[in-house]
Amino acid sequence: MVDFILTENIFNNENIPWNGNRFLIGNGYFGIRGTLEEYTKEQMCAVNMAGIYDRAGSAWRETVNAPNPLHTYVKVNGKKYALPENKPVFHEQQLDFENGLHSRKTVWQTENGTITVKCERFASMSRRHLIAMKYTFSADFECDAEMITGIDGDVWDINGPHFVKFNSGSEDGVNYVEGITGEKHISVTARDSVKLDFDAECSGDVCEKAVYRRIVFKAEPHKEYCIEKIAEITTSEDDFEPIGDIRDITYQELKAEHTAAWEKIWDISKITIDGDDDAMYALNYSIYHLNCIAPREMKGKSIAARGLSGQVYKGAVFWDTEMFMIDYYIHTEPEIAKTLLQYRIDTIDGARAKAKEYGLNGAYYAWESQEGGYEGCSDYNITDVFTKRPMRTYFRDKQYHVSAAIVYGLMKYIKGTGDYGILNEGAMEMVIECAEFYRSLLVKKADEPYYEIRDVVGPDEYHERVNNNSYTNRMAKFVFDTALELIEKYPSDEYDSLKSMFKDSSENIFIRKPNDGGIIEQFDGYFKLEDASVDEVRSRLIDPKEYWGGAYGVAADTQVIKQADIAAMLSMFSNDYTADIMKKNFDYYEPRTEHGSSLTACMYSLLACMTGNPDAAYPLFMKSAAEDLRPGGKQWLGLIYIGGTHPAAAGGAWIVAVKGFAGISEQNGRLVCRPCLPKKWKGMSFKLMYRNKIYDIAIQDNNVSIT
Ligand code: IFM
Repeated sequence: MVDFILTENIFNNENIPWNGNRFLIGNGYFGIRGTLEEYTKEQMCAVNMAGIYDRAGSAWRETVNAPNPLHTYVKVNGKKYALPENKPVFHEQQLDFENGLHSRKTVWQTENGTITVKCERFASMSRRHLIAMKYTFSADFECDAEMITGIDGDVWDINGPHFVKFNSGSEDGVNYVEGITGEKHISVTARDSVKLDFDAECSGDVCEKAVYRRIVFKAEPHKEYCIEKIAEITTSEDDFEPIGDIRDITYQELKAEHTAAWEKIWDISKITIDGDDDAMYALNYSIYHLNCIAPREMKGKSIAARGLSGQVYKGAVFWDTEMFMIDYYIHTEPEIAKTLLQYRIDTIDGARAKAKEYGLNGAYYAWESQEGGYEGCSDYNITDVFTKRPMRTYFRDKQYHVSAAIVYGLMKYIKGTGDYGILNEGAMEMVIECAEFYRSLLVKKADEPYYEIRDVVGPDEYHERVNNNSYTNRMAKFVFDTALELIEKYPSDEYDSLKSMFKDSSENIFIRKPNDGGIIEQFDGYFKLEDASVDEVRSRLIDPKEYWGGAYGVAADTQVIKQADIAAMLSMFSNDYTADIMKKNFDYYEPRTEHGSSLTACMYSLLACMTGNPDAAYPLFMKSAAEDLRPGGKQWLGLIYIGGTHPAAAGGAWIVAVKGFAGISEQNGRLVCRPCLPKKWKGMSFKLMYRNKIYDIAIQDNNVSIT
């Protein structure tokens, strides 16, 4: 029996940012960082809103954090007790990720005895606008106690402040703080309603950016005093209404609905591993996070690279979604996968505009996509640690592979669900225009027979502006082939004339073969670069936060790469290569990889499974599954903060477990299971949705049952 509970039972100031990520709760509409109730923007408190963006001045656009309706603290005999200022004698923070419940218990020693604060809260999975909190105070001596609870509009921002105007007040027992953003005048409002189970004197304070309730009472020894708060967040961008009036709902009712919703999620999502509790815990923790950020029943939204853990990476949607996260949703709740793809279909105008901007055709999707497909990535995306000046990077201009990732995600969806109908809802156009985009990238030297793609940044961002990145070329070919396959399946006058062009592109694009040693060169000239080890390259850093890539980065002239590149290609197109080639490339590239991206371990792990080596895959799988459970991880890119949760690693862990270790694939419209479990694992079982049917898969000692 593995308990899905995450516990920290010491208080450590330094863990505040990390705890904000790993204790996160969310419901797809917002994410609430795992900070404590008394915290403010100094401790990176955030109720991060999905898909609501704003620009403050000339800073980067990013998602908006709502006014925080959880802000609460206590005073005893006139003195405030709060973390991190007052050292506790006992402290425990917990996340029950089976039920989506965050809780804490803190005990302080006062001059007269001890006081205890307990709090449980959740982001409602059944009514997406709501947050519920139950806050309890007790003391072991008689005292004059005060609970101060309110809505704090002075929120944490990376590139803010985003609210330029506030309306705060109180009406019929409901307090509110509305913030209005500067760029598009979007209104984000938090309201709260509070119930007490004891007699107290209640008063209120309305300030410009905050509203507070002051609950004053005489506390008897050893008696618990409890307040229940139901809060609601709404925005002027919502396309669905809150359900119910917050004054009429009780904490218990909402909690019952919420835990029932989680039970339903786990019914299809839970993965049981026999023989390895740590792996089962980490994998299901990853699945928990994928559910906290899923835009369930929300139109026009996708998932940001750091989920709903804050404004890191501008709250933007990257290729991470279609490459690493979508598989989980396709096989558990395909409607969510469809919503993610719908976001790309709906934002094709942004992709068209971007292609045009670079003199290209078709649809070139944003590297960091915000609402409407707006490109959030700037030309200067990193700050140099030495000069403090912005550095020119080419992520925005040259990561051509993003459009192909979207087509790849779409085809995984179509194959996994059988929903070809999506092609009539804009997806066909999207595929064709992505193919037109890649066609417009092709160049041919006078005396060479093949097409090249030059001046590229592949997945390995440390080597910029290279020619014929093997991954990008192979992905472009995949897009041409997909466009051809679909035009042939659904002939139309509109697209018929494009067939010969896509056929020519697919047949003649340069696809690099393995060299005599079986290794596929990552890009033209890669083998000529210095073959230094990762440790050697690391030792050349002058500052630990220094950027490794770009023109002058320590890795740029070496074979050290940031993340899986050839490995990604091999695991995606495994039918094109023998197990021997895959193994040789794993052995070559993995030690040369800095693992500077959380997207990497899962790709290598999957590749190792494909070469029949689950024990080499296992530590990489654990790295991916436990990405948000482990302290550390890369927090800085140059001087830019990149901490937060890592949903791509979470999705990647799911892919490795299901497609790697359980060996699930689809062949000719049927599910096939060829397990390759790590030594420790005696078995695993899980459910999987495939083409509208739910399958129960059980593997025990390599015997498989699918029902
Ligand atoms: O999409 C990734 C990219 O591949 C590496 N840097 C971080 C991005 C967001 O996760």
